Amino acid sequence: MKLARRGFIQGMGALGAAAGVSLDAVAQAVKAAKPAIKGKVSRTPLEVKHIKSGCAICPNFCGIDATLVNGVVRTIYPDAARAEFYNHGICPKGASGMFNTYDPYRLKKPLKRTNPNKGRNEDPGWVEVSWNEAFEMVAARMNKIKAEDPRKLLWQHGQGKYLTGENFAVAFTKAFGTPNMTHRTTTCEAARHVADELTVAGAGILPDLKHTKYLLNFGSSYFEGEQASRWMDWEAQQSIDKGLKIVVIEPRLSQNAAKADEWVPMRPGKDVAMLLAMAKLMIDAGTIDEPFLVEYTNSPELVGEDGLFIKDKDGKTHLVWDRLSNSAKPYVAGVKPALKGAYTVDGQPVRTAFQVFMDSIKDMTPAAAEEIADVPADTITRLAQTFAKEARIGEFIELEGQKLRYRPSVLYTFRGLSAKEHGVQGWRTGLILNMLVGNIDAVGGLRMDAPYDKPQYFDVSKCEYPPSRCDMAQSVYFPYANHHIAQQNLIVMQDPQSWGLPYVPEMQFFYGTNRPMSVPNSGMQFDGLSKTFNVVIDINMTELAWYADVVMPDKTYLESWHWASTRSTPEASHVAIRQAMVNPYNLEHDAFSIMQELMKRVGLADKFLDECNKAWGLKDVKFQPGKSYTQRETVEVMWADKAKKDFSYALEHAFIGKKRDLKSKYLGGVEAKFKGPGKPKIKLYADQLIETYYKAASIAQKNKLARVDIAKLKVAYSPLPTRAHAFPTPHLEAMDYPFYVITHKRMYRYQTGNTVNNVILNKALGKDVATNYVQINTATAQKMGIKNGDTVTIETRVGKINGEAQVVQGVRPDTIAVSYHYGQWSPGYSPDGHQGVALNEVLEHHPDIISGHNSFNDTKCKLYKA
Ligand SMILES: Nc1nc2c(c(=O)[nH]1)N[C@H]1C(S)=C(S)[C@@H](COP(=O)(O)OP(=O)(O)OC[C@H]3O[C@@H](n4cnc5c(=O)[nH]c(N)nc54)[C@H](O)[C@@H]3O)O[C@H]1N2
Ligand SMILES: Nc1nc2c(c(=O)[nH]1)N[C@H]1C(S)=C(S)[C@@H](COP(=O)(O)OP(=O)(O)OC[C@H]3O[C@@H](n4cnc5c(=O)[nH]c(N)nc54)[C@H](O)[C@@H]3O)O[C@H]1N2
Ligand code: SF4
Ligand SMILES: [Mo]
Repeated sequence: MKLARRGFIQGMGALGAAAGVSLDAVAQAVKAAKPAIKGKVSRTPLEVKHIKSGCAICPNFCGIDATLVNGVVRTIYPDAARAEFYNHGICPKGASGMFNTYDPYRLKKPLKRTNPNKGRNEDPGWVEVSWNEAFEMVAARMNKIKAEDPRKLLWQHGQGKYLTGENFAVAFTKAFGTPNMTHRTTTCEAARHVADELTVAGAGILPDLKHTKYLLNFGSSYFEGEQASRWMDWEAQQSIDKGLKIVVIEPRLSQNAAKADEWVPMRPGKDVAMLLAMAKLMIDAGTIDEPFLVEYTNSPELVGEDGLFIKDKDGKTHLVWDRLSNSAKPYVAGVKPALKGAYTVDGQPVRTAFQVFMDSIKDMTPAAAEEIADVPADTITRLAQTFAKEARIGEFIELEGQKLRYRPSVLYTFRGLSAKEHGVQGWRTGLILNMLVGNIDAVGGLRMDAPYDKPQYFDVSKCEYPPSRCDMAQSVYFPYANHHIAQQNLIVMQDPQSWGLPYVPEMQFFYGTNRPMSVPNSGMQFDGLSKTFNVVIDINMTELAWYADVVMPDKTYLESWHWASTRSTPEASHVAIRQAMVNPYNLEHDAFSIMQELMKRVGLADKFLDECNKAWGLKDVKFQPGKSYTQRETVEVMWADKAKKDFSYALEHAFIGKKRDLKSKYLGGVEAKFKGPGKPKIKLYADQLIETYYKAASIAQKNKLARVDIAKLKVAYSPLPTRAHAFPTPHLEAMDYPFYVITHKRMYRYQTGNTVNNVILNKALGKDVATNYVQINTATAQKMGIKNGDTVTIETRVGKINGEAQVVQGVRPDTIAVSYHYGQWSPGYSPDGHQGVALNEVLEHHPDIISGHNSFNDTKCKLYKA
């Protein structure tokens, strides 16, 4: 690779240039950050300060307690006061988080590109510019677009959502008049959210771990990854001490699997087959919670032969089969719905939704599932039996004098079931298993955060065409992409007309994301970046920034003020702030001040503040027109409105926790929203999917949309999960590629380049942390003559990459596991960042056409010695 190192280094600031070895570089950075101590060492007492704040390196959002000595952050410990509400500890990334701030490789000055050609091997010809010049360049583009068509401007973010608070980005794009604001969720866990939304019209799940006795964990990696891990790891341990048994079902011996009672190494992507077999076993054995299915779910509703629910005379109300009158009736008081059965209504054959489900899985025996998922039929049977037995179907428990449903058995996942081409159907299958034992919002079961919060998710999708958004969210192409589609913008960008987009995007903002590197088939993403004027706001010279026209350095979470995200749990909810404690490089701006400044320069300052009020839902204390806000002042406004406590409390504690009472924990959710006659129902049968299939197919046919594959649409939009959902595209097509390849998080790294410059993580902890490996099963390696340390090639239908072999027992013989977080190529990272391999360069891209979610664990590959 040809790189004009010198010119580039100038743009990075002097410290980067001097940095041969990162440890030296950090020492220099710290020195530069402190006034030099001249002459004799002074004996004046050290100034020690403790500041409470929130970690924002990952979306666990732990409470932290930092110690500053003479203005330098020396230690970061967990905030002990938060243990009661959320995190008992913090992780190595958080404890060494100051090294992300004192990182000498950071961006320190705005940069502009002087070479118009964009590419991995193109030298951007960076030139440092003043903030004023950077703002002028960017505002000039924005003013042009504003006059022509504001939709041509796109804003995209990743972790940035949590760094500044997404609502500021919502306000920025709303005020400007563009629909194009895109978060990263479809590279993350969107499929899981959409599955929740289709099922309970609200998203957010956690196991009620305090009371759970049996946990089937399908790929929630809460010792290494997860988003509620600093609560889950502690809470699970407490429950293990009280008898909780954990079974981890995933292809790799994750740290969770290593600590579990049992590891079931299932073949990648085949979860649905195993889960459907378990469902069949439980139904056949009668170990299901029939009253729950009848009273809370749409299982008894009657389905016609077209797969749609039959309706009452009003054309809306669904019907059930009333066992008392032996006739089809709406489920109102006095009606006793049949759960199963086939009936005739107005001469038409109908079945209950539950009967349709039973019929659809009649061939999914444990033996059939064994063949697909490679889990012994006996194991599948035993897990189904234990899951049902431990659920104590029919039992109640008395807590604080309240009699509550008790189902201490739960099936949970994070990306294990969702980071797939059929991710929505994957987690829908998990939800159905939980419904079968009736554990939803029961003590020890699966807690829903806000069921029926957004009833619109029960509706048929609008299937928009022509699309209004460049990412195609909620369009005919991805009807239920309710969370934007992160990877799609850069694909559409390459040929917008072919998608029917009525405008051509011209400018993109990227904030706190390294989008192309975090998405499968990275190369395809980079191609989209050459078409637009790109502004990147980051703390590092990422690969994405390498394709920018203007780069703006941001402040880190230790340098800026924010109203902070938190992770609520089944036990508690919270509000929190983050506070600036240092500014070693004297940076001027952060995301909010950049947005505010740009809005001023395009004449939208007041509109922006007005949209901020709306986006944040401010009621009593609001942003005032005509005023300019510092970051700290924005936090003061929000604190005053939302926390209703003096700001001195925020400065001292940074946090207010609120424990949930029993009623809000168990009785405010599905119990209040769905139970009994006349209420909406949890959708075991997602009828809105099949209605959407008919609608999308007809729009596609009418408009001759070559990009809609109607046969695939039909498979994806099934109202019930089926065997087909265990066969993502590469499993059907890449027949000559014998291995499955999967990816996962590691404790010591965060996402792509975020932590690769942190010397503690990369130098102090040794080689195992400093790089990643191509993990191969011992038996496979032996057969192929591969030894530890050999360079091996992974070849997929996308391309080839080389990595270092690590021969292990903790992965299936037919599966190759490669972690995320390594193999950065941007010259802007420290040499440490370039170690290891970036799997996304060769993963196939097959988004879930329900949610837009990316497939990360579906690719097949060849493997050989390089
Ligand atoms: N192979 C594989 N790919 C994956 C995954 C996987 O497990 N395996 N995981 C997926 C998941 S779950 C997700 S969420 C996505 C993540 O995808 P992204 O959100 O794109 O994650 P990053 O690439 O780390 O981008 C975050 C960026 O924020 C920058 N940053 C950090 N702090 C600050 C700050 O204070 N201000 C600003 N402006 N920038 C900051 C970092 O330097 C980094 O460039 O990746 C997905 N991709
Ligand atoms: N240390 C660290 N922590 C993080 C992050 C990070 O980058 N680093 N990122 C944060 C973010 S944004 C997210 S979204 C979460 C993600 O948190 P998790 O979803 O908990 O973590 P992942 O490692 O992405 O995937 C979970 C597990 O799925 C398994 N898996 C792969 N294929 C299959 C399969 O076919 N079936 C099953 N059942 N399992 C499979 C993998 O082996 C992995 O252990 O982590 C968060 N926490
Ligand atoms: S788990 Fe995430 S939020 Fe918590 S300390 Fe670690 S990096 Fe920070
Ligand atoms: Mo994520």
